[in-house]
Amino acid sequence: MLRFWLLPWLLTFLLAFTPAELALADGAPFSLPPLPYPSAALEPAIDATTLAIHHDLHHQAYVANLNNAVGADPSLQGLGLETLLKRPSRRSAAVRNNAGGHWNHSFFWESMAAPGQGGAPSAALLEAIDRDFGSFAQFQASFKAAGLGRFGSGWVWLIVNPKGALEVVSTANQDNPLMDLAERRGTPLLGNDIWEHAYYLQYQNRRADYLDAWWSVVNWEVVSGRYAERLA
Ligand code: MN3
Repeated sequence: MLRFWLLPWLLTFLLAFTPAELALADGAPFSLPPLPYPSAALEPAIDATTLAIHHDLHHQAYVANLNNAVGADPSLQGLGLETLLKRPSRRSAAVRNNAGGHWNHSFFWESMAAPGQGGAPSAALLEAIDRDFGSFAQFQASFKAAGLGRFGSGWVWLIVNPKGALEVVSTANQDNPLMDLAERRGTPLLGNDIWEHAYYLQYQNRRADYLDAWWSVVNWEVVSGRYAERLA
């Protein structure tokens, strides 16, 4: 006969052997991560109102819609965010768009810092940029061109491709280079949101000015850390 005092032991035992992907803490409900700085911190490149609306309303909506989509499909319960977004070819549009939206924005906030607070690219990253783009200026020009070339809404990324080389790529909507459907796949080091909601209040149709100003708030310490992690 099973004694009640055995139950906590049994539960502990079962939880210890639950695969990480199924652990509840990793899956829904997902929550909005707080901005890592006050909403005025990125001025003048990004104004406080735009940043607050972008984070508190747009990102929050992706989180809420992702939780709804996962809640409506028992086969998705407990799956982590990266698992949900990696194979949009096997998921609904709601999961693709909102898992992508949640991941991309979480990554975006972490990729920025107040002007003067983002440090500089590491020697290893600078060397790879010179190797694969010719110079830092050419990398920036290529990133800007990809941002301007994206028709409609999307993102521009610096990635490490499967061969270990750096590449600038752009994705539509809330897709990203981790997804199986991405034209160019790889590990994102840096991403910029080029949806109009990211810049329209301040820049209106001047996406080029937004792309130029944005360099002043890139957190190169974080970007360099991601590159080091990718090489490790
Ligand atoms: Mn956005």
